[in-house]
Amino acid sequence: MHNAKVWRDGSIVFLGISLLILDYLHSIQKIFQDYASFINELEEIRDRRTDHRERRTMRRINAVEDSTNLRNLLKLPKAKKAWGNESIELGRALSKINPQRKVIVAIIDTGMDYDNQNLKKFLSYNSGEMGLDKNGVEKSKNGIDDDMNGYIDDYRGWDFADNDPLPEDTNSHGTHIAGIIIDQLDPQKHEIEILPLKFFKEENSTEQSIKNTASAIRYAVDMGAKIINYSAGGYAFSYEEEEAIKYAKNQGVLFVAAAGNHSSNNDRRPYYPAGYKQDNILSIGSMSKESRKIASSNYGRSSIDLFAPGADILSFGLNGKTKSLTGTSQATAFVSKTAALLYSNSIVEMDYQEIKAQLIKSSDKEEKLLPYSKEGRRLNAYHVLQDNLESAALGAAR
Ligand SMILES: [Ca+2]
Ligand SMILES: [Ca+2]
Ligand SMILES: [Ca+2]
Repeated sequence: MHNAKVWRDGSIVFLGISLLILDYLHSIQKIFQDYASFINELEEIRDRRTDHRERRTMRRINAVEDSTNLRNLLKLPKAKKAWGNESIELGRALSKINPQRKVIVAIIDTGMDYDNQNLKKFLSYNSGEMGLDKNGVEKSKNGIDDDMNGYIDDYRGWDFADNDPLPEDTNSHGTHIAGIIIDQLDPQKHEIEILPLKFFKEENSTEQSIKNTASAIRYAVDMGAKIINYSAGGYAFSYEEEEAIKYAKNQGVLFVAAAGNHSSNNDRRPYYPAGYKQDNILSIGSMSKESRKIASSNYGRSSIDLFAPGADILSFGLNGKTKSLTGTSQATAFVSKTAALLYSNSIVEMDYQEIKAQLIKSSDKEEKLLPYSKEGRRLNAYHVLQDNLESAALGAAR
């Protein structure tokens, strides 16, 4: 009896202390959240007051390298390295699908490493510049615009930064993005092709990079791409760029764009091209393994559509090496990949509106992301594909 009372009283005291500790932890969490939003406010005030025109308008690619993280990753077991794929349940998604049609994903970036054997297998070739011309010369090398699309010998992408037929990558950013998009896919089984279009090189002006972007978007649409991945951006508005995205919209093409890595609120200060008011744009923020917005990711209650994995993402660097990159660039690639799988596997062919709606509504609700995006959703490829297949089955049963 006596013992039971001691135990009971002990439990009550323990429960009381636990609740106090929990309360205390909640207040600490609140202080940190307030502090984070306070810092954001300060940064915005600073940006408004100081002359940051250069920083605001520069067109940048959206990833940073972290060599210490790469060292840490090498020590981790293999399962931990692929946390992005796990987070979106890619394996489960791939086990369910049965491709119905081919899909071309245009990657408008720094180019691509053409010597990478894995990436090569997924390249999208232009049949209009392949085979022999009437003189028996290979169309891909004859110096003639055989398909009369305005580009000479463009048989596997185009380099808008140098205006030549080979979008080689000397930066590694575009190669990293391409690697995320094809990771775990089988070129025989999955009907996904990638079209590398180079818009960026360090030496070009921002104005030139934006012009190249607009040309690359139009090119991607004309070559039949259904999804465009754009892991870059800046604060300069361009009418020409927006018109190109509108052109894509009118052809039913989805434009997946990075929200930017300035820890900034895109509702207050729009970031382009993610921020143009065209409804074929999906604006992507980046999250950590714990489904938290990573510090550098831009955010916005009315400007971010989805969050996806974007911290310490391992993919290809140059010369077949792997490297870890962090940013909204990487998150964008996961969304483009899922959009492509959805389009290619849907029983009924989908337009950009349907793809976008399905990506958002079938992704997971995540309370931690609610303050930073429209609905607080984080990408889940399995749920996106599964919901689509189920609704097709329901449709067939009716
Ligand atoms: Ca051509
Ligand atoms: Ca040719
Ligand atoms: Ca080139």
